[in-house]
Amino acid sequence: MGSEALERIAAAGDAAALESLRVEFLGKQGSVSALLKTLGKMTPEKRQAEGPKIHALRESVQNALAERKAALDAAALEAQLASETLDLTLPAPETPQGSVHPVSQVMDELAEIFADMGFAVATGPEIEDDWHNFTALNMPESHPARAMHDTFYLPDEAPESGRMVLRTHTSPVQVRSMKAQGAPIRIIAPGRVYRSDSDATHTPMFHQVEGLVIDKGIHLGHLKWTLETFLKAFFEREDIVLRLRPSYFPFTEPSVEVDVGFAIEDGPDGKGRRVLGGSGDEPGHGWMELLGSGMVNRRVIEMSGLDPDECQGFAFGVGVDRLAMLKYGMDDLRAFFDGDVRWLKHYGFSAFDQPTLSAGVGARA
Ligand code: 2NL
Repeated sequence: MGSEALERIAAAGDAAALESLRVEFLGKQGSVSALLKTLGKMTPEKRQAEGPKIHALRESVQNALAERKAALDAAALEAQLASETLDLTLPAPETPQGSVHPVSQVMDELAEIFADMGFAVATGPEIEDDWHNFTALNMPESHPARAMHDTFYLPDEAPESGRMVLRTHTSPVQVRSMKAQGAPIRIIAPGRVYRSDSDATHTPMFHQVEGLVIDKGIHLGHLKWTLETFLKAFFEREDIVLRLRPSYFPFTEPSVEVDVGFAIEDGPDGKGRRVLGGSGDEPGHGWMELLGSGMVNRRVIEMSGLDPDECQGFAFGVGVDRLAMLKYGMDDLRAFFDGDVRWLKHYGFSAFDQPTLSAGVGARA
C-alpha cells in the first residue's frame, strides 16, 4: 500500500484533492489509522516486528503530504505573480473623496471669527440633567417656555438625580462654564441640540451656537457691536445692517431679537433671491429674523454661582444650519442629514475646503 499511496499524493492536482487523500489515509477512518489500530491486538512479538514498519509508513505518508502541499503552494504563488502585472505608467485609480460638511465648515468659520474677538470654544454633554438644561436658565418645572422646547426625555432610571434630557439648546454648556470658571467669560458653545419636531424646516437634531460674555459693566452696546462684527465677517459683507427688536426669553432680560436687512436680487434661474445686506427699510428690501439674544437674566447669573451686582453679561443663540443655508444657498434643511455626497458636490464643498476667513475680523476695508 505504501508506494501507491505516495504516488497518489505526489500526483494530487490541488489542495482539495490533497485534503481528501489525507482523510483517506490519516483520518479517523483512514487506512493508515486502521493499520495503527491493529497493533493493539497483536502479540508482543508480532507488534515488535510490525510496529516500526507501520509507524514508518505513517511518517512517510505525512512527509509526502507536507511536501506536496509545499509544492502546490509554491505553484499557486508562481501563477499569481505571473498573472499580476503592475503598470507603473498607468494613472492611479480614482479614490472616492469625502467632503467637509457645510455644518462643520460653518462651525470652523464661527470658531475662527469669535477667536479673533477673544472667545474660546466651550463644549459639554448632549445628555443633560433637567437642572442644567432648564432650571438654571430660569425655566422652572411649570414654566410655559419648557413646553415650547418639545423635549426628548430619557427613561427615568434615577429619579432622585432629576430627569435626564437630550439638551434642547447649548445654554447648559455656558451654565457649566460659569459654575466652573467664574467671571470673566467669553465663550461660544457650538453643538448638536435636540427637539421633538420634524417637518420641512425642522429636524429633530440640529446645530446651534450660543455665545456668552460675562464681565464687569457689560451692556447692550457690547452685544450689538459683537453681533454686527460677527455677521459682517461671516457673510463677508460690510453692508450688513442690524435691527434690534424687543422680545422675551426666560434666560435674558431685556431680550432682543436681531433682524438683518436683505435685498431681492435676480438669481441665476431668473427667480428673486434674498441677499443679505443694506437696510431692510429701503424700497424692495426687507428684514429677516436671524437670532435671539439679550442681557443675561440676573437670576441665571445668580443660579450659576456668580454675583449679579458684580458682573453682567450678554448671550445669544443662533441656528448653525440656518447660517449655512443663508451663506451657501441650500434651501432644504432635511438634505443636510441625508448623507448624499452629490449634495455636497452640488453646493461646492470639497475635501480640502478650509475656513476662508484667515484674513481675520476687521482686516477687510
Ligand atoms: C434663539 C435664542 C438665545 C441665549 C440663547 C443664554 C445662555 C445663557 C444665559 C442666557 Cl447661559 N442666555 N442663551 C440667550 C438669548 C437667546 O437663543 O432663538 N436661539 C435660536
